[in-house]
Amino acid sequence: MSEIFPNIKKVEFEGKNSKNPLAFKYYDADRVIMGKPMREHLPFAMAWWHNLCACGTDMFGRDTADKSFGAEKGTMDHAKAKVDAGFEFMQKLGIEYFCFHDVDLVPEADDIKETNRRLDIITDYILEKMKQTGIKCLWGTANMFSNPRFMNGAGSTNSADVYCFAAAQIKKALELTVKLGGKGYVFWGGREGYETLLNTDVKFEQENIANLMKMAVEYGRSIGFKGDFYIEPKPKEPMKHQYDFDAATAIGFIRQYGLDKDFKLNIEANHATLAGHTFQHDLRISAINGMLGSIDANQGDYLLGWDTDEFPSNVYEATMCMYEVLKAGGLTGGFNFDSKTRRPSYTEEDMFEAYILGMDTFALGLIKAAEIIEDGRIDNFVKERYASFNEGIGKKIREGKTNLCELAEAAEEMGAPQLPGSGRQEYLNAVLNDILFGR
Ligand code: XLS
Ligand code: CA
Ligand code: CA
Repeated sequence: MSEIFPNIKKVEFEGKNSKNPLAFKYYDADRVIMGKPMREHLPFAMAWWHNLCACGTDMFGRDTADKSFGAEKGTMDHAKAKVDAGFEFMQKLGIEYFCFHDVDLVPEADDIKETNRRLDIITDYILEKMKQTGIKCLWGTANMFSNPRFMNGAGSTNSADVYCFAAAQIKKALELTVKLGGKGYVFWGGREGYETLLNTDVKFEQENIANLMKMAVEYGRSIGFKGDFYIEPKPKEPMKHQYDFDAATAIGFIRQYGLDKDFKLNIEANHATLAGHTFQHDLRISAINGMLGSIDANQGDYLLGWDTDEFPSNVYEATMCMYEVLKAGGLTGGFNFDSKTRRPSYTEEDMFEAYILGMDTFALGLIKAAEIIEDGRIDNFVKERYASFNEGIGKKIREGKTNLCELAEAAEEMGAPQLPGSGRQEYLNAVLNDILFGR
């Protein structure tokens, strides 16, 4: 079979002095960091939708990139061409996983039975490619937000018919995820939210979403899905109020409806920042609740208030992300590049350079995060900061062996307490700068 990207050779690691735009400068798959090769720390995944389907369209203009890959768009030939392009792309970059929505794979028909038939054909073809290349599926999902029927959400819709349709898509997407051996299944609540309370019963909608998720778990387990279900929090866009606002909100929902044995979170950098948090914050909240599952690695733009899905280039944020991931002992999922090239970056080279940038950014983040941990100054500072809880009354507080009366007596005895030690944020930022840029 002829190549779809004949001008691009296999992308190799050339080291930080390389000026070759089509080479890795930091991502060296076999380099061992803290006892594990980079490829194991960073199970990268290609997003079918943005990489193979998104052509640079925005609200003001049509496609700039040609992703027909030599076939007529909207046909099954095009669906196959996307598989060929995707696998060649992943092989050339050494990416070991992919993620997909159902309708990324085939053109959606009016009749769901026909769509499902197309999905069966294309996933047979994908499976063949997976066997030939060793590439695996990180996660699958159903797109329950693009079709006009989902204008009021899927699980949160006001229409029982649309709810059935959502259930049918989830059922099929789960079957495909199992067929392709996916490690996870994602619920991004595309339009699970609302625009105005004047027409919305929030409790009713949230209960319906939870029931849909319960049915998904029941069915998934019955057909042999052993992986994690994920919720991907997002605070807004497309709906004004999205129910899975951030990690803390999604965790509350998961626990409230007893879904915690089956669900973890898929944290996306740009969604965390839209929620007014840092990426690191949502990762920490997930990790301390045992729910850090997978990561959608992209970045937003601090000057824009929407989901720009840019390829990550911010080494500082990638470092703080990898610091959380290392401390949490790794991910059960992986790092999906839910990113797209900018509208004026429309060539094949741009597609490759975008992934090289993202993979190098995370590789550099991993290297630097390991240096922070090995350096120890930050961790030691945090430990020391809470030292007053290691003995005496502090120890009793931590062990739950005291009460308000005893604490009040202790306060009276001491008169006025000392000020807590300085937070030394400026010193800690300087340590970070030293590790990031001083070596
Ligand atoms: C959109 C989401 C979407 C999910 C999968 O903002 O990030 O791409 O990852 O439905
Ligand atoms: Ca996104
Ligand atoms: Ca995402």
